[in-house]
Amino acid sequence: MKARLLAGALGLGLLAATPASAQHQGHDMGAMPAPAPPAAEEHEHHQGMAMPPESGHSGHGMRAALGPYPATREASGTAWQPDVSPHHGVMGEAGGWSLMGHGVLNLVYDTQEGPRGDDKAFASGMVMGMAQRGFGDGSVLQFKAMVSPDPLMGKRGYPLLLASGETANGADPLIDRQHPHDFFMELSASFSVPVAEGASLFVYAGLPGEPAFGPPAFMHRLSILDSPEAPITHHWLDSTHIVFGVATAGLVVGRAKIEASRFHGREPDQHRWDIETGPLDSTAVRVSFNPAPEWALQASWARLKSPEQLEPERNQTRWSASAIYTKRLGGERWWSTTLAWGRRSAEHGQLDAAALEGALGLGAWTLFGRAEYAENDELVAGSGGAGGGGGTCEARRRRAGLAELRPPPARSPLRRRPQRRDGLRPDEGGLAPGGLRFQLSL
Ligand SMILES: [Cu+2]
Repeated sequence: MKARLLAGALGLGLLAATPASAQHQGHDMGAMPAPAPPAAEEHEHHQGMAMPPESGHSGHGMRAALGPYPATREASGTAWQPDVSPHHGVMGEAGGWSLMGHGVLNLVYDTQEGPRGDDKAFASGMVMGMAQRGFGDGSVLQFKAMVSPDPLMGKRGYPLLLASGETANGADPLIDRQHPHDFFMELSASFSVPVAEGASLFVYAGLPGEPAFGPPAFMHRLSILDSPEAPITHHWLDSTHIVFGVATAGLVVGRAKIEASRFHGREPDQHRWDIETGPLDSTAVRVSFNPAPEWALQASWARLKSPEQLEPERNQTRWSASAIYTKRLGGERWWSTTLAWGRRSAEHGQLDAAALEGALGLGAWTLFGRAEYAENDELVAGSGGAGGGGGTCEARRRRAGLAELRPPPARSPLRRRPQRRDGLRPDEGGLAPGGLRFQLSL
């Protein structure tokens, strides 16, 4: 059985940034021209990890942790994004270590229509710290820690129609909801050693951490990170960004990277404040290629042992492929698009999902939209498969003032073509979920 359901979502948000961080972001995001290899390394570091203007620039920027390329290429875990991606954060130096801190706090009001929908106000975001030390031979040691306020929202997470995955109580699956992330999202270490001109070997380990699978996690993906909600395709593409135990080894040669991970395949359980442990029983392999500063491509495969707590007898194979294109448009403006495909297959069949995300950064505003398709057998109890698609559009004011949004036109295809072939009625899908977001960012 398959059902198809379209949901449009819209939200608006308002960012109240401090003058310093606003200034910093302006500097960070637009002041420097895009790096074009073979640009000087120092220049690229400067762009990627710009310092607040008032603090002066010491010339000791963060380096890339995994190899000899611009630090801006590094996204979540060991994943790559386009070299021209803007990075945020504040930098410092202490005792030979380069330090970076970054925090985002979102206060979100989320409403999703229909009998399957719900309302909720919650906080999400992250606080991240990085400490890095470079050695004379070019090797780099890096520690990274990331925590999330998500557990404060409660075990049932927030309403997100057509989403599913993980559990709130250890007995029932979360359906039409997005689970909260664990408090510890990443505690990791990496070490890279140059092995030839433009080439390096690296190891990465995390408890928790992110194995070599999928595109960068959505909260680090420029094309969607301004969204107040997780993508519906999260459990196809990037939900492995938090696994409790991962070890990765990889080789970087110029613009290409190949890496393999062993990790604990079980998804985090409903206890969101703790650190879980278990055997490294699952495997992931990823090939990444950044053919130009604007592009990041990856293809990956993973075999997960017993990922789901509620169906421990089921193993899963996942595939993903994605392309990210980011373009600096001058000033503080940028454009970023991600096209991603993911497949989950288990003993009884396979489920495909795809996502297309686009965001336009306009300095004070970000406009974004996304369209997703996911075949999901968890939405209707007892069904063999259901498909869902979603779309959002949003205008977000990043500094201050009133936010404004425009819902999808009443006659747009998103709102006019709800369909179903089983279980889900169109009115159950909620055709106009909405959200309101306030963000603080450093
Ligand atoms: Cu997640």
